[in-house]
Amino acid sequence: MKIQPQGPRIGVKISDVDVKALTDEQFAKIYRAWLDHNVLVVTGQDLTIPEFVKYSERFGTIVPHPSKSTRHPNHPEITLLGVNKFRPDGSLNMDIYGRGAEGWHTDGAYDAVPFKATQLYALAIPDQGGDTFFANGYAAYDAMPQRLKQRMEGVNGAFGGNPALLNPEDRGKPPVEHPIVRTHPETGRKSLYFDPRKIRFIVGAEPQESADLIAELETCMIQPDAQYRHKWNKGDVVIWDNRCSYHKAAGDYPPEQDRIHWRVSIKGG
Ligand SMILES: O=C(O)CCC(=O)C(=O)O
Ligand SMILES: [Fe+2]
Repeated sequence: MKIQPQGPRIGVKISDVDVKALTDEQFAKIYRAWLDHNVLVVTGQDLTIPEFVKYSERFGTIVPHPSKSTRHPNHPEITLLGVNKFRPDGSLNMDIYGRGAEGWHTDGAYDAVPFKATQLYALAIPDQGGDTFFANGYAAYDAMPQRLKQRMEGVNGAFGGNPALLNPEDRGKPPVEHPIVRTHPETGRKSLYFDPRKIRFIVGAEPQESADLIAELETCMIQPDAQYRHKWNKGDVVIWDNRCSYHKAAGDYPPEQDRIHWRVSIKGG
């Protein structure tokens, strides 16, 4: 098993291993590398859905994604990315083609218990474009001016959902609160927990101050020296830690080509 850090502050790649046949000791190394680098890539895998689910469950509990229309018909715990992107009339469904490409985000901030992790397995990759970008939330916290760190300590943000892919009956949930300065339960490090499209307001701040704080936090979010860009190959398994990282899809590949992933949302555990 080879472990190669990808950037100075985010991303690690594991190769020469089969995730179907990991010893506890090997998995402990993989899990540690993931905690240390926020985003972990395992290359060259050949998995069935049950095998992908079994490996994913070593990281925590898999929960079905609230977007029911993009669940795998026989495996609700699997979300399909890039499937059914053309409507019956031949037009491109941007909610599917551009999923995750709206901007930097963290998955599940609209939930009272956000997803700990998200994991993707690449089944089909276009011959150009379609990368995924990642950025480090610890670096974002480090980059906050001292005054802002002090202002946000112990303060919650209110977060809501983006209903594009939800069924009508699942829309309109009230916002939930999360600490903006988040101490990671496993590493003990502080990160900036933030999502510019899901944050509604800063709890306890007047509307103008809330808007100003949100704008300032957004400027801290992405640090150029703490990013990783993943160029996909078929068979890659990539997991990111939603507690201390942000990501976005490039969303720039030729729509007539396939870009298909199985995706699981992981909580607790
Ligand atoms: O397709 C991608 O590159 C990432 C999409 C995304 O944001 C997600 O699956 O949460
Ligand atoms: Fe996402």
